[in-house]
Amino acid sequence: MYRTFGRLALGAVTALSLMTSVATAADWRGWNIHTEGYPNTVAMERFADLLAEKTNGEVKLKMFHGGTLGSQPDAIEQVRLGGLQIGNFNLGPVGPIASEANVVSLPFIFKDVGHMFRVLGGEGGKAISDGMAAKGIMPLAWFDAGARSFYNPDKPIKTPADVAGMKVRVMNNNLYSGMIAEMGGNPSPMAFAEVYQALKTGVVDGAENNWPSYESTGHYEVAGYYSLSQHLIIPECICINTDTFNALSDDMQMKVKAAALEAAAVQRYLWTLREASSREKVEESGVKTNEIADKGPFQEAMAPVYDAYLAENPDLKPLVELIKATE
Ligand code: BDP
Repeated sequence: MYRTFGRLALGAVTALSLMTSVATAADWRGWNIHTEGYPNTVAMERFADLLAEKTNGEVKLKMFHGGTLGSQPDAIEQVRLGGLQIGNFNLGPVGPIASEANVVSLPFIFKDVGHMFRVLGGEGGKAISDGMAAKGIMPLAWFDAGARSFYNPDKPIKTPADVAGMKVRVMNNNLYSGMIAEMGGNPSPMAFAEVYQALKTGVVDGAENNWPSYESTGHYEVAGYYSLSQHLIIPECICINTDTFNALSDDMQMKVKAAALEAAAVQRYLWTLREASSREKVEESGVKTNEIADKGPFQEAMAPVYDAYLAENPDLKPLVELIKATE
C-alpha cells in the first residue's frame, strides 16, 4: 500500500515538475522574410540574443529568415493562431486583418519617416497596436522601412499617367490595388519571392519598394529605372502572438518588450546606413534614378483610396485626422 502510494507520489512530482518546466521555459519560433545581412535580419538575431540574455535563457527564440516558413500573409496568420510566436512584419499585409493598422497603407499619409515614428509613439500608435493585439498579433517595437517608390525596366515614371496601362506588382492589400487602379494601371498582388522572376519575364511591368529591398532582391538588375514617388511609408514591427505575450508574468513581459525595443534601435541605425549603401550600389551598377519634385499629381490621383478606406471604416476617420494633425 505504502509502496504504491510512494510510486504514485513520485509520478505526481515528476508530472508537476514537467508542467512547471513547460509553463516557464519557452521555445519560440520566429519568421522573417529578409536574407542575411539585411538590417531586419541582423536586428531579429539580436532580438533572439537579447531575449536569451534578459530572461536567463528561459525564452529561446529560433529565427527562420528568408521567408523559409512561408509567405508573409501565411506567416501573419500563423502568428495570429500561435503556430509561430514571433514575426518581423510589414504593416502592409497586416492591414487586411486589422483596419486600424491599415491606416498606414493610405498613400502619402506620413510626411516622412520622422512623422511616422512620432505618430507611432503617440495615440495613433496605441490605436494601431490595440487593433492588432485584438486580432492576435501584438507589436512590441517598430522598425524603419523607409519609403516605397516605383521601378520598372524601361522608362522613368514622372507622372501618374506614366503608370496608366502598366501591370504593377503590389503587396497583398486592396488599398495598394486601388492605388494602382486609380492611376489607370493594372494591380498585380503577388508574393515578394515571386517578383524577381515576374519582372524578368515581363509578367509584370513594374513594382515598388524601398532602396534596401530593391537592392537585396536583385530587382534592380531587371528593372533599372527607379522613380522617387515615395508614395508609401509603411512601418514594420517585431510582433508577437497576443496570447503568448499575455501568458507571461509582468516581469517577463517587461524583459521581452525591452529586448524588442533594443533590437529595434539596432534596426533603425542599420537601416539608415543600408538605405544609403543600397542606393549607391544600384546607381553604380547603372540604375537611373528619377527625382519627382512635385508629388502633388500622385497624391491627387491616389486620393480616392482614402474615400474607399473611410467608407469601409467610418469610425477610423478620427485616426486619419489625428495622423494628419500630428506635427
Ligand atoms: C519589403 C518588406 C517586406 C515585404 C516586401 C514586399 O520589408 O516585409 O514583404 O517589401 O514588397 O520592403 O513584399
